[in-house]
This record gives sequence, C-alpha cells and structure tokens, in this order.
Amino acid sequence: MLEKLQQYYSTAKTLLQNTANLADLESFYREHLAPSGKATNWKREIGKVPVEERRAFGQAVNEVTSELLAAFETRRDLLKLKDIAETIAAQATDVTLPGRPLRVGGFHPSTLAVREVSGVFQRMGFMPFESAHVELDRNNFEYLNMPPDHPARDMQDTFYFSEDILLRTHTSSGQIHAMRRFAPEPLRIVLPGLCYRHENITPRSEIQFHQVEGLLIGPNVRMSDLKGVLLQFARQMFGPNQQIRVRGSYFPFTEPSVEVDIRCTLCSGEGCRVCKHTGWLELLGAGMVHPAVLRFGGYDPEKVRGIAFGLGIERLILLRHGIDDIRYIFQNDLRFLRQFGE
Ligand code: FA5
Repeated sequence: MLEKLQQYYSTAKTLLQNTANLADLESFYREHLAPSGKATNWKREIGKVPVEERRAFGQAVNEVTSELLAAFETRRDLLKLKDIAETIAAQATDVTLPGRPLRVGGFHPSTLAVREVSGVFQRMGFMPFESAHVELDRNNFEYLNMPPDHPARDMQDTFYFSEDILLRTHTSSGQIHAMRRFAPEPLRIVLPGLCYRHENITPRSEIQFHQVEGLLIGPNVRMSDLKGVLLQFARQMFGPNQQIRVRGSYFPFTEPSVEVDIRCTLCSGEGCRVCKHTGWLELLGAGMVHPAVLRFGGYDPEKVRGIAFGLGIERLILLRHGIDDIRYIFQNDLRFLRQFGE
C-alpha cells in the first residue's frame, strides 16, 4: 500500500510539473486535490490497512497530500507569473517606433481669403452681412438699375430657375437687402459669399466664385472715402507701400464707376507675365452708389450718398500667389490645396 502511495505521489508530481498553464492546473486540482480527488481518496484507504501499519500509513498519506498541495501552490504562483509576463509581452508597445502623424483638415484657400479680406474691412468698422445665393431677379438686376432688357445684363450670364428666380451673379444683390433692412440709417457693411455665372470655364473664369462686397451709406460720403478705404485695404493686404490706381469704368449701379488696380505684387510694377507687362493688376469694381439704387433701397438720394465695391476672391488668390489658372482652386487636388495650410 505504501509503495502504491509513493508511486501515486511521484506520478502526480510529474503531472503537476507538466501543467503548462493555469487551465491545466485547474484540471489537475479537480482530479487530485479537490474533496473527491485522487489524493483525498487516499485518506479513505487508511482504515483498510492492518492496525499495526495504520499509523505509519496515515502519516505517509498526510505527508503526500500536504506535499502535493504545497507543490501545487508553488506551481500556481509560477504559472500566474508566466501568465502575466505573456500578457504584458503580447500587449507591449514599442515607444521608440516613429509615430504616424494624423493629417488634419484645413480650410479651403477661398474660405481663408474671404475671411482675411472681410477681416480687413471689419477692422475698418464694416459690419458683416450675409444674403441668400438664390435671389429674385429684381434684387440681382432691377433694383440695381438694370431693368429687363438692359444691355448690362449681358455682362453677367445668369443661371435662372424661373423667369424671376436665379442664382445671384454678384454679391451686389445683397446691397438691396441691407439697405431695405437699415434705411434710413447710415450703413457700413461687408458682404462675402459665393456668386454664380453661366460662363465658359477658362483660366480666369469659373462658374462659381466668391466676392466680397462693401457698402457704406451716410450723409457726407464722398469718392475720396472710397479711395481711402480701398487704399487702406490694399496696404493691409499687400504691405504698407502698396500703390493703387483708380480708372474710370462702368457699372449700372454706380455713378461714377471705377475699377481699381494694384501695383503688380509679383514684379513690383516692373512688368511680368502675370500683369501682362503693364505693371498693374485689376483688383475690384467700385463707385458711388447710383441715386436710383439708393431710392430702391429706401434712401433719399438728396440726403445720403453711398460708396460700394465688389472684389473677386479667387482672382485675388491668383494675383497674390502668381497662380495662372483659377481651375486649380476648385479642382480639389490636395497637393494644391495643402499649400495653403491651416
Ligand atoms: C461686379 O460683379 C460688380 N457687382 C462689382 C461692383 C460692386 C461694382 C459694387 C461696383 C460696386 P464684375 O462683374 O466686374 O463686377 O465682378 C467683380 C469681380 O468678380 C471681378 O473683378 C472678378 O474678380 C470676379 N469675377 C467675376 N466673374 C468671375 C468669374 N467668372 N470667375 C471668377 N471671378 C470672377
């Protein structure tokens, strides 16, 4: 019996040493050390041995059981440590590996330029004002002194939804909304937004583009105010020595009308491909608000006068960065757009 017990002990110990993980160990426990396990069952054998051997056998059973239990606990501690070490190794992060930078989205160059231009005028006291892209014909044309069949309508090919409803061709349509909201009070607004024209897409023209419009109305407003505001704008945008040139032009909604050029920012007026060797770049259209427009807006042209200007944002981007094709701006090529940062 004692021999059999020793044999059991050595087999059980080998089995215990061969357990590879905590799950194996758990099965071992159930098979040998649990209340009805093999080691525990040896206790039941004690009563079966002859009386004179019983004491020694009982002692041997107890020793085997407690040694097996101690060996089990040692094995359990070891396997637990092994398990932790394996988990850590599997989840390990190599902090010395180079990072993978996440690309952050940025604002479109037109958005950036609209904000910058509007910001310059806002710092001169112009209040931001927005109006709808879908417009009534009368706000876009008629109240701007372009009745139906007026030849100036041909200057701006138009997307129509119906006879009366169209996509605004310029931000000047917002002038009427602003005047009707604030008349007869003095007014100083900057009005940015998208405009749409049914034109051929060329290096200089898109079918959608942004304009920033300015409108100032008050009792003593003069042409010199217009020149002063625009000179200040040019210097804020292009530097303190920037020169501007005012040329006579024609818009039905301003009288007199002018176009304003800036000294070429790329060749400083020496003459280059971008300024077509003239030394000047066209910046915007402007003028004194026509009395008829003031009247349509709800003002009395005997009491107030106004100045207005409208500037094309994408053309500004072209001349600022020496880009020779407006189509890059709307092509959504990230290699181009990323150069504008932010
Ligand atoms: C106008 O739209 C007038 N409303 C501007 C104005 C406002 C004059 C207030 C007087 C008083 P014009 O059609 O020239 O004017 O357009 C103004 C600017 O918009 C142009 O100088 C140009 O920079 C830009 N622009 C016009 N058409 C396009 C186009 N198809 N693609 C890109 N930019 C354009």
